Amino acid sequence: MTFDASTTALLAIDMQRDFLDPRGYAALAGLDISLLQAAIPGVAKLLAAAREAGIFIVHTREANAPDLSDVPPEFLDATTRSGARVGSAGPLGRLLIRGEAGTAIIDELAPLPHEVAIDKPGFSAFEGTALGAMLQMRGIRTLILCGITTEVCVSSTLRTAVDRGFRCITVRDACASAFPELHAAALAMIGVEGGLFGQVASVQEICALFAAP
Ligand code: C5J
Repeated sequence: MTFDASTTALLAIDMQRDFLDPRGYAALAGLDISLLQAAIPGVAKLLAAAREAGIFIVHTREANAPDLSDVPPEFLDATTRSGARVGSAGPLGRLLIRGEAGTAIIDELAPLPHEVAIDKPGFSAFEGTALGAMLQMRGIRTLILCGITTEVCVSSTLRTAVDRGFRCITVRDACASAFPELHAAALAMIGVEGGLFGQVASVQEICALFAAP
């Protein structure tokens, strides 16, 4: 595996309180957040290694407009059925709403002041955001993906990125799902037909790559 630091970005997807804090959206929706928290140490290691290597880092947050104007009715309905309706009041403010305490990245993975953090209204980080333009402006060709959840926002972002021509590497032990079988399946799909959705690597492999001269 090779890489060029100047054309590589690390995407840390949705490592926010709404998914990782017991008072957030995921816990209220009945998900076992201890399984999601499993991604935290790996993401922390990737962030440290990427910072050391000078890799461009983008943090994303799943966060919708306060007036719900960017919330598809199907998502509203699904979250209502889950018992944690998007926009409803929770202990960390309105669930999955921009600017609320729940959409903040957890303290241990907080973006540094110069790092980019974007709110994304959809599952793919490219949908309704400036991510594509931001990567294009910097000449980024390779994306290292980590975060949560493997089968929803990591997977959706990966698929859009592949369609847009990025070379993608998904970091298996820096992603997580509340459903281990879906985590495994989402990672297994990456390798279909010779690797249609890129490569899968470990935190250790990516950190070694970042550290290589
Ligand atoms: C979900 C996400 N699962 N970040 N969001 O609703 O994967």
